[in-house]
Amino acid sequence: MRIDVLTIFPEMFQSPLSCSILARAQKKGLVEIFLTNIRDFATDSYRKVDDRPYGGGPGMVMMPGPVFACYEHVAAQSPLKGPVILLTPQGRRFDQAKARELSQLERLFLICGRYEGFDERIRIGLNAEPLSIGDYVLSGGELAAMVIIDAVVRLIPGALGDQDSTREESFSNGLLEYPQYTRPEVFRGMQVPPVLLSGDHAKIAQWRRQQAIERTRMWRPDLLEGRDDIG
Ligand code: 6GU
Repeated sequence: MRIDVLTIFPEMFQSPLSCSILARAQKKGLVEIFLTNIRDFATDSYRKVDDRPYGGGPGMVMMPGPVFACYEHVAAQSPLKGPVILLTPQGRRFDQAKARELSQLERLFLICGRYEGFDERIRIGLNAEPLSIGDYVLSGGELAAMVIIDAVVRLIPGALGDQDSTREESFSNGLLEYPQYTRPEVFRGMQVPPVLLSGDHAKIAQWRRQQAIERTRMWRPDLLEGRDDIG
């Protein structure tokens, strides 16, 4: 898979992309990630990429010219084809199902916005899909792009080592995960639940399921709405 990130802050990506699973997936050749600076495609001597909104209002808007020029330059670097995603809070919410869908692609373009948003002709002209990572406002799309890259790349077959497993249960069964414990058996007076030390695998599975349901009810009751398999 090839991921192209278009951003005015490519340096923000350096350390997340050079650690852990993302670093290993690149070393193994499972994904190539290219960072391109939109500002290099500005046409004036100030390297301007944003301007005031027509109709008035606060803030600045990403100009279409530099974004189109950057996209066209990057797209031509490889014959691989893929969808264009705009990182903006004005979009559908990214989730695990979307991560699975994106992980099947041969190529993906992520365009990071700053300021008040993108000139609408960027979405229309590039047939781009706006995606948000949640209902809060970030200063720009870069952190959201990193979240999406992480969630997508770890789903590419071979990206996870044996030690990592696919900790996807929380969202593949639609429940939060059960609590986990490791050594020691007693830590600062807090005991590991005895059932986990019992060796009775059926009882452990039953306890974990019940814990998962309880926690979901406590912290994410929205995940249980409309489910008739949970009492
Ligand atoms: Cl994709 N961008 C920005 N600026 N803020 C966000 C977001 C994206 N997703 C949630 N908040």
